[in-house]
Amino acid sequence: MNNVELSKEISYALRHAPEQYGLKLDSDGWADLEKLLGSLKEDRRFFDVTELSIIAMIEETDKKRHEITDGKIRAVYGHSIDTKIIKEPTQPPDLLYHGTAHKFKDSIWEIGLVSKERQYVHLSEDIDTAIIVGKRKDTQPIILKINSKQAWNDGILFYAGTDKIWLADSISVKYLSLAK
Ligand code: HQG
Repeated sequence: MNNVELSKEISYALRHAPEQYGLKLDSDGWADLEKLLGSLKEDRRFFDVTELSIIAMIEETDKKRHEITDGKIRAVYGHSIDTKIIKEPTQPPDLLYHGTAHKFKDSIWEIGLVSKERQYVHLSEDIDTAIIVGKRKDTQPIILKINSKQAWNDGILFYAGTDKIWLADSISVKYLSLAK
């Protein structure tokens, strides 16, 4: 089974369209794993998918996009569904980064970082991760530095995603500077 295809399909189901897969997410984003397996098996690309193949996919994929526990599975970040997934506020590292396309620069300097279609703004723990994220949108992305220490001290909430990705509701311009 192709890990990239499986990962993308599961991300789509758990981040954007659970109802298409007969799933209902709880407030932390968890869905019933058996139900997801049942829906995936209807697609001939995934006819032989099992819990073990999903666990292997998560382990073998560079980013830790999904988690499994006690018969449940969730996407760790990236959601766009209407009902907001509840995240626990967590103190971030002093600096975070955000890689994005040049064409968004003016708007970002005007209103700060906003979450657009997703539920949260996604921030990177290091510059290299931000470059990879930004390159999805621009061959020469701009990399923004977020003064997350100051923002946290001012009461802005951050939420842990993976070891590389942090989330926030929005980040105002005063915490942003150009990293690169
Ligand atoms: C931009 C992938 C104009 C923002 C990645 C970004 C990430 C603004 C875009 C995760 C803006 C939203 C999320 C403003 C923000 N004006 N543009 N005021 N504020 N933007 O895809 O962070 O591989 O929703 O810069 O690696 O690019 O799918 O967010 O370019 O971790 O697991 O609005 O998705 O992970 O785009 O990526 P996205 P993102 P996966």
